Amino acid sequence: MVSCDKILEEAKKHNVDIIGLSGLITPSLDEMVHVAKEMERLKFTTPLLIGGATTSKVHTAVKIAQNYSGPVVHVNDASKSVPVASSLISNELRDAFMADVNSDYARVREQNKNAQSQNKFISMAEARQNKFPIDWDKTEIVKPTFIGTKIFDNYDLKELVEYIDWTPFFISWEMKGSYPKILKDPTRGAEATKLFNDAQAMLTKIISEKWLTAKAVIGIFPANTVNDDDTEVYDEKGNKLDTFHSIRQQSKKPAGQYNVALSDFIKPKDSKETDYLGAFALSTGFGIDSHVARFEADHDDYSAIMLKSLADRLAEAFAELMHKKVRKEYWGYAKTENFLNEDLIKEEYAGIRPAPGYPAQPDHTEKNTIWKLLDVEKNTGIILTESLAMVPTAAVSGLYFSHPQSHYFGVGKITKEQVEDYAKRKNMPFEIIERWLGSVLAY
Ligand code: B12
Repeated sequence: MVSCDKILEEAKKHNVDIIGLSGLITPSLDEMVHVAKEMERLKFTTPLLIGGATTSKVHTAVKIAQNYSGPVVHVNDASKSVPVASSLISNELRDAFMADVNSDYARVREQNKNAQSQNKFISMAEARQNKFPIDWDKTEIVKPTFIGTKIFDNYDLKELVEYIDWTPFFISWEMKGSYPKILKDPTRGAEATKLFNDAQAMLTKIISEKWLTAKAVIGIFPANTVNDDDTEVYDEKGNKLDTFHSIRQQSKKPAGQYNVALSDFIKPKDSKETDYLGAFALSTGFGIDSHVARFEADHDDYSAIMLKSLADRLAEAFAELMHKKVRKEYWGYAKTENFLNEDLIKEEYAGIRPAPGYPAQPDHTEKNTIWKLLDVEKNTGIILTESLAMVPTAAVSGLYFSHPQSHYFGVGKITKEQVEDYAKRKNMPFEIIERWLGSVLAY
């Protein structure tokens, strides 16, 4: 979320040895290409390190490295940045190290080209023919208990605690292994237990001293799918409020498998029966900044990171709890559902809550539609930055689908035909939507 100009200006001011870019969500990928191009234009020679959840060696080799003649290295684990940095700043080691990296990247580019030519895609017409089949005549549509939006202004943090999934908490501290097993791990158990105890102590303070405020808005609306891939949402009188657009799997499937899109899970308009679609946006990060600043001023990075990772866990827990309340109460399509927390974590309930940016809908611009429909900024204070990140960062937004056959999937790669079609349907310029979909393009 830091502008290219600012990064390069600071790099010059401090005469840095290395510039590192970190990317959490897709929009960062394109921004990194831009930074590389700017570094080339401004005749930088500083090594560029690339990392973060959404980056990859393939993206670095294919899209970033070719735009900058200085060293570019993808590092998928921060702990590996030490040997990489040592090689890059060493006059003796640098050339041999970069020769290895560059030949590896040339090989990755070649492999990527071959993989692309081997991928078999079908046309959009064929993919739509093979959409996920739901027997709508056998589906009972459950009318929600309310239509429109519901705002939660200061949700009780205490209620969220039992919905925390601790396994990703350990991952965010670079300790891979599932909770609670990790606490008894022969090598990392002691360290994991200390971390967990520190987390519990801070969580108690977060709650009792009200460090964080949780806010959410949810909405449920009448909805129908039109032209296979788009889902219209209406108000109670049937006036169209907005349209969600989905992306369809386009790779050739073996018999019995389908080319799925999220819109397949909502009843088509020509059935003349109204279905429903829900949406939500929530954050548990309100109030975090002053506490992080306080820890950082004390040079207490451990507590600052601990607080951020707990806020992230609470956001996910809030999303889980809100989804459960929607299923059982607000929409009420699964009133009798009675799962233990482990089943929630394994997602073994009816219905899904896919988020824009996740593999089933890689287009982050769909967040704009959620923001308009739920008036998210006014109702919660969560803002969308220009690159469609949510602030406060401990935030999740997405859609609710109730159909028991709705499920998570990845759209995989898509062809130019779909991008053109999608841009037209969304009424957005092709070049712009193509940039947002950078990570799923098959060409
Ligand atoms: C935790 C998490 C969250 C948390 C916290 C996010 C945050 N503020 O950090 C919450 C629940 C809030 C969240 C929300 C969202 N998330 Co999220 N999230 C994750 C998750 C599960 C782990 C990320 C993480 O923190 N990992 C732990 C850290 C330590 O690892 P890391 O970031 O990869 O960094 C390591 C290395 O990459 C490297 N590294 C990182 N940067 C750098 C830089 C340099 C220079 C170097 C050398 C190395 C390096 O070092 C680190 C340590 O090894 C990932 C999935 C995954 N498994 O990666 C999805 C993921 C990042 N999220 C994703 C998405 C889409 C979202 C949302 C947009 C969803 C939504 N619509 O609500 C929001 C966006 C939030 C926002 N503020 O805008 C997608 C991104 C996909 C994409 N291509 O865009 C992912 C990949 C999930 C997926 N498979 O689809 N998310």
